[in-house]
Amino acid sequence: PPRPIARALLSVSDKTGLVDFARALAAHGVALVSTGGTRKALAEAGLAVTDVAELTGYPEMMDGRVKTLHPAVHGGLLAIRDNAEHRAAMQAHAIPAIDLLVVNLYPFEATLARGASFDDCVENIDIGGPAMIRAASKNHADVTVVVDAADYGEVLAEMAENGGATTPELRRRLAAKAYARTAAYDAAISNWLLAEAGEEAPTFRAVGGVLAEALRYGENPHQSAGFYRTAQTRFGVATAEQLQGKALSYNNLNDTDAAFECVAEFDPAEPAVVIVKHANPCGVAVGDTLLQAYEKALACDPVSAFGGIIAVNRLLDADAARRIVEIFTEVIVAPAASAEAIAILAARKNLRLLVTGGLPDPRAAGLTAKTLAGGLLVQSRDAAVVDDMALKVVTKRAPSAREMADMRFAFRVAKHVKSNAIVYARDGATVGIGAGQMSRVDSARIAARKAEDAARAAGLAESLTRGSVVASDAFFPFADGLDAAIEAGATAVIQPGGSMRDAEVIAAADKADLAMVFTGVRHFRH
Ligand code: 93A
Repeated sequence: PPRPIARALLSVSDKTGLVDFARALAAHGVALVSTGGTRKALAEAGLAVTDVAELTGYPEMMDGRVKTLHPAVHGGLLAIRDNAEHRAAMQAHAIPAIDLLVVNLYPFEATLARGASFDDCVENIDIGGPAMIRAASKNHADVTVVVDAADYGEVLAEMAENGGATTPELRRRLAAKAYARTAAYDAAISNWLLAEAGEEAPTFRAVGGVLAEALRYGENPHQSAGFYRTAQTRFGVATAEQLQGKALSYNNLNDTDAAFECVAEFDPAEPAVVIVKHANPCGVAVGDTLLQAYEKALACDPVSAFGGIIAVNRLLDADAARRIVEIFTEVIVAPAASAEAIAILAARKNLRLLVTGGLPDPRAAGLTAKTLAGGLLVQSRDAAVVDDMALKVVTKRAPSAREMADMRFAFRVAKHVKSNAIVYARDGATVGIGAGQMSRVDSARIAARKAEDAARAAGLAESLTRGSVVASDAFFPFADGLDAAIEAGATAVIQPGGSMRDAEVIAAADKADLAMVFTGVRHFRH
């Protein structure tokens, strides 16, 4: 029969929900044991609570550095209840069993985040808390461990249902969460010490990620997947609220993020829309209104946009929403949406709507990671933004103001297109995007051909690349990529520069009276 929880040790820095939880435990007849501050909070709420010092026979000492590090605590957490030898040891040394451990740690991360002194950060490294958490988790066959106030309710619900006991399934799940917490805690301390020591290489902070959701499957149905939250940016897909539609899949999340990070590159003062398919933009535009921006973005590649993901950089309004629901769209992500827009989208039951409350900062620090067999590659985000780059005109002809504006626009988009990336743009809209090819000239040709297709579909006499500008995410290694752009009718080029053959490429541009600027910054995205 399941053993009801008889004794709980509570030791928490964050006292949110503590009193209500402890009161409910007491109502189940659970004996409460606590450390100094926690004990005080419970006693003040009128609860009967034993000081952990009574268990250990030692007072808290050394400014609290030693309060629970004692066999009376760790024996009570680690003893296997069905093991006669363990039981005899408990008896011989008067060690009471602890069935429930409730701990949240000294706020190391928060202390660091508020810019506290080195010594203050050191003092906020919890030792006894993680030790207890790890002990209780190891012994989850007998002990329930709670490290997050969000789990108080579930523990109480199980206790109510099982005569004061929890199920082995819950105990195992909580133990897994507990080890994730101590791992993240130590990773944060290690990252901080490395940074203090001037070490550059980032450790994989995402280890500190918290499982937000187990996904039904991964990129393909035979792959399992999970979605973790890492608190790297304030506003993003990971912190979004889903207002409607069925659960997001792995690919939905990946594509939605690609769209939202791209649209966040645009100043919200100017309405911008990004449409993504398979993690690449297939239409990006700015306009006087979101509706206009959407129509311009859609015109770039209406075939690919079907079943796409749409991101907007400001409040989604009714006009845009009405137009968007005319074709099948998987996901819309926006910082916010008007009540009227929400009502319009509600008619499309399968459409998922995410609101984030804001835009991620494209310049924000953070890490990206990918795996390789037996390892991880971790790097800082590509936080480079074209507005911060010193653009250098390298051709005889300088770009016009209109060309310059479109070049900045195209390079902003190219950052979010898989390499090799070629982006044609005109009047604040992409008109042809070439993504992910192994050769740059192929990307340039594909982008031009897509623009021709779009022009034909729209019944236009000439390709939309005529009179456009073109952006390349990395330098042209040869003049051939540029030649393809000239052939397509581009009049200006933005690219990082830095090729051994820059002189050849510049000469080809001059010959065709193109204007070209170098950014000095590359936007590879593989
Ligand atoms: O300084 S410690 O590492 N030494 C300990 O023995 C110890 N035991 C619990 N910190 C320790 N704790 C932590 O104290 C808990 O993890 C919790 O965050 C905090 C609760 O202290 P109080 O009940 O006095 O507010």
